Amino acid sequence: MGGDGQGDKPLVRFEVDDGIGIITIDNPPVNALAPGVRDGILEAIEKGEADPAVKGMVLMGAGRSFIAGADIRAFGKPRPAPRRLTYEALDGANKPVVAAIHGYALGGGLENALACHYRIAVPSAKVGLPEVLIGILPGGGGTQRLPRLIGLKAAMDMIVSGRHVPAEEAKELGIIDAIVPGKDLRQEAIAFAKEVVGKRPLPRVRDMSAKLAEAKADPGMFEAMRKSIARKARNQKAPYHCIACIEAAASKPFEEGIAIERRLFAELENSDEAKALRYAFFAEREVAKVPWLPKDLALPQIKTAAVVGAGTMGGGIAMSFADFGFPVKLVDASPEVLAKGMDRIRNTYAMSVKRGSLAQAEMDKRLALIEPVESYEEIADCDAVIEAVFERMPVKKEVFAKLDAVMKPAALLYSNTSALDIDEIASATKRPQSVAGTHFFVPANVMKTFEVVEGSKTSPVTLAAAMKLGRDIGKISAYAGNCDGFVANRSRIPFNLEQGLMIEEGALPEQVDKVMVDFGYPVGPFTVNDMSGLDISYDTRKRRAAADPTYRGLPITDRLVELGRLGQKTGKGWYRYEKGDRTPIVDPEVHAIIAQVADEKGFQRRTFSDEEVLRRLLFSSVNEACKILEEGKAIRASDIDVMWLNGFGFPRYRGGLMYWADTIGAREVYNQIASWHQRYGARWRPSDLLREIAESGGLLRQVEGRMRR
Ligand code: 3H9
Repeated sequence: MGGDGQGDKPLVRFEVDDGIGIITIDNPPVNALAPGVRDGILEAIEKGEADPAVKGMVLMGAGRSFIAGADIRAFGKPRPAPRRLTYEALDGANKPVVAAIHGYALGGGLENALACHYRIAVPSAKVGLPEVLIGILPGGGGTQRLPRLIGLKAAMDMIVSGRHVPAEEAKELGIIDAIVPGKDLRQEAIAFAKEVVGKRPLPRVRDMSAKLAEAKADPGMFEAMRKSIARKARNQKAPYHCIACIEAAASKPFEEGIAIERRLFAELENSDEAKALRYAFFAEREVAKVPWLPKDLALPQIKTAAVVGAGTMGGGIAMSFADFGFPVKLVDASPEVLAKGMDRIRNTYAMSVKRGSLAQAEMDKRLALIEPVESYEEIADCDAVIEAVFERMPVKKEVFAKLDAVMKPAALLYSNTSALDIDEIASATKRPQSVAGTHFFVPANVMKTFEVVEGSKTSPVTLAAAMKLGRDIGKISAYAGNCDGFVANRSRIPFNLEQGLMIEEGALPEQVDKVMVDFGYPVGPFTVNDMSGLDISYDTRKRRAAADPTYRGLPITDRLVELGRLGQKTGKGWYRYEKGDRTPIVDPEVHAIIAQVADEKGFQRRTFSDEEVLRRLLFSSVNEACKILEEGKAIRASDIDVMWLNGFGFPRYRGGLMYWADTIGAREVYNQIASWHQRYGARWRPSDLLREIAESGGLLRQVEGRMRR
């Protein structure tokens, strides 16, 4: 039914069981609503309606989910118009239809469930309307049915955030009528359907109106919502269109609301933001794939992990494990550091409890999973260990030599380094095949990007296990080849350098920050520097300068550090801060310091246009990203985009660094870089690969790394 799935397998099956028609969608992996699926559902409903032996129907999904929504790959392309909408057929049916949900009911999946007369779910199910996250809005009646079912405010929260709602909460909200054990969902759904077959009138969400009265009691709710999202949703249309649809649900008849929803959906489908967000969605799935790793590689199970070093980084990594239910040992030779580390972890969890984002019981459970230990012998049996000590080669090598001596032979040895040579670290062991880099971003328990660095001797199992480990602790694993800074930081370093140099040449921190915030970053780069502390990069610069006589330092930044302006922690950095307040205040003292250093060094100062600021920062990184791909250190340009979206706050609705560069065009990017090469010298040498793409008229985001294997 409904065209062919794989081979002869139908996408939708219809069977009658005990007087109940069972409609099963079977379109792996997630039962997306491809046209054949929609046709199959329609045919099945019509069959069930016509068969007098059928008293009621159940809509369910085969495999791991109910329905994850419309087929996102089909957006932006012409689609055949359905002869009839499934939503209309479902809620127009004269026999009760029960949606039986397991796994995910998302987007069009939940919308079909809302068009059913009843909804039941297993405890682990999740429901949601996440369309806004791909730049569109629920276009299958979701903006009109959900508010009628659960109220305007609750619907607005779900639709504008796009969040996944667990079954228990969905039941409380009124989305789900009953939670069933899920031991045999089909039989449980049949039992439920048999209980309701005689009930009339059939409950149709479209006809409900009681909850819409909320708008009379609080007519300002829509404006308040617009205000509350203004910062996060700037430059985007979809969240506002979602609100407009719900506002229409409050004041217009159902059909009129549906027409508005359809019109606003059509406006969004091909918008720049929707295209960029769709790209980001698929890029985040593609990044998991390392093409040369065999698919059937047997991976060791990581049941216990250890983290070496109880500093901020080590503590954050230990929390990342505990947050996903892994027992983890935190080892540090110093009892004081260990105690301080555990205090920091406890305080971080306690803060989440105070904010209401974590239950006390959950905090206790997570804390109990983290075991502080003082000797390496106590971690010897762990399946994987992540070293997170000071970022200095001799220190790292000492730790790896110790790990080599104590860890069981099958243990995986990972180093959380952001720049150091994995091969040199591995050389401290007699098992370099078991060593790889796992680069967490700061704060490790929050940030999603997880770079997995392959050394020249890293075995496929060690690499694949690290990629999987990242996913198991909720991260987005991304492959990186071994080079200074790996992929993420290496592609970001030129941005940081240009940021510092433009200040020497005449731009001001507040101008640069404003340009980047207007572009879509949550905060500007100078504010970020103040948050993380200017002394961190000061140390790195000193180290690099000592190693390389041609290294271009940043005298203005250095001067701020030398004057004790370390950022928020000292109340002064690139900005000034009032006590207890993190709002950056423009500081004339900083202007004076900039002018003084510029004078001393003989820098010529001029004004910058906002566009020049943006391009100087981002083009420098695009050029470096191309060099990374050229050297085969990243698998795909889109992997770099994923790292920028999840590691550096790049605005998601702009797709990522390389996707954004394509919106300007490789040729223009290349020409600009070539002219800056003439003007500023070697650091702007254009990448050969960038030149090739510019000349061929290709897209940067489609570039594949030139892997040397
Ligand atoms: C919508 O419904 C519009 C409607 O309002 C009305 C329209 C008129 N389409 O993420 P995973 C693929 S908009 C196509 O790794 P997980 C995915 O690319 C839609 N493909 O699994 C991957 O492919 P591959 C609203 C999809 O278990 C594979 O499935 N719905 C879709 O970590 C496995 O995915 C959404 O936005 C799709 N809809 O997470 C939900 N979904 O193996 C989008 C997945 O080739 N989906 N694929 O790389 C998700 O959020 C997650 O996939 C989900 C599972 C949570 C379901």
